[in-house]
Amino acid sequence: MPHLEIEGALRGDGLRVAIAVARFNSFITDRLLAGALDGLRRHGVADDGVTVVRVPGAWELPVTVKALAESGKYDAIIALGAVIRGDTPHFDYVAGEAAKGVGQVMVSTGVPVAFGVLTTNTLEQAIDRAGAKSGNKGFDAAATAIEMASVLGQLRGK
Ligand code: INI
Repeated sequence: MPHLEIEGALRGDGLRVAIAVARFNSFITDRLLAGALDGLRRHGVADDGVTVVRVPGAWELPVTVKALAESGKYDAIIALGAVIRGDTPHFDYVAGEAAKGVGQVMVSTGVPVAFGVLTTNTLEQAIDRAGAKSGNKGFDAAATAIEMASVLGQLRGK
């Protein structure tokens, strides 16, 4: 007997996706949002299947993602933000809580949440990951959201 193998399809038609995006460092997060919207559209997600929620900063992402997940309206969620170390002692708290909180929401609700929050030492590193040298992590997060909606849908027999 061949083994059973399950993998996600990168087909977004019919999916409902929410994007929670932080306004802090909007120079970067606007580009992550553009990348995510491009990624969703190019994988077949309809424009009217997408909801964008803007919040002040990455700190506010977990509670927002939780509300979106618990609404039952979305097949997948994308969290976008940019936490840049610079000189701020805030960095470790904000970056740590965003990652931990968003991860907890995904596990506790079962709704896939793609983590498109950049945590970098410098603005240049963030720019590289928001549409320059290292691609666009918003686009990557969109593909991950679609893939995981497909994987979990299959595991749940849908
Ligand atoms: N929020 C970010 O999204 N990125 C950061 O780099 C950042 N820094 O460095 O402070 C940041 N802080 C704001 C935070 O997310 C909250 O919005 C704020 O503390 C109000 O709750």
